[in-house]
Amino acid sequence: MFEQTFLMIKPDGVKKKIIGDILSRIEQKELDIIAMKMFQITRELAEIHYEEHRGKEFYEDLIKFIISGPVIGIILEGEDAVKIIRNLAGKTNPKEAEYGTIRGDYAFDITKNIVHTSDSRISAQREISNFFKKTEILNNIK
Ligand SMILES: Nc1nc2c(ncn2[C@@H]2O[C@H](COP(=O)(O)OP(=O)(O)OP(=O)(O)O)[C@@H](O)[C@H]2O)c(=O)[nH]1
Ligand SMILES: [Mg+2]
Repeated sequence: MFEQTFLMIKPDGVKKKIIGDILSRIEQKELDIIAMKMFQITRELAEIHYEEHRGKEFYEDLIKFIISGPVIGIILEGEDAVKIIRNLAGKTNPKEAEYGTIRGDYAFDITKNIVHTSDSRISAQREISNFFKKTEILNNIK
């Protein structure tokens, strides 16, 4: 299905200087980048983004980490974009993530796991509207 998804390079990915490698992995797939920006997430936005995890024991660490430095937000579009990008990221826990995935290759810690990726089309639309204004997203790029 033709759809959009949201990928965010978390503060550890930016600090490790692997933005270029992550972008090149994305570009190897038949997906289009229709928006991309670097920004610092506020605590308020972090709480909106991680609403589903509020109250869990790892919640506070998750929020503190995501606001600890700049991130890169990227909107991708194409056939089965959500699944393709989830597979590119690898399993949530880097110890279980396979080599060849972003987390499998670069992450060691479940909090510092390099990227966020939307888990469904619905989450993608919610996350995109949390992080981007409509005017920041390209239309009809084909
Ligand atoms: N310490 C800890 N952190 C967790 C745990 N489960 C999830 N997290 C963190 O919370 C983030 C969001 O969790 P999920 O949405 O369930 O996982 P995910 O969809 O693979 O990861 P994201 O793409 O970052 O949303 C993860 O990326 C982890 O950093 C856990 O059991 N322990
Ligand atoms: Mg998630």
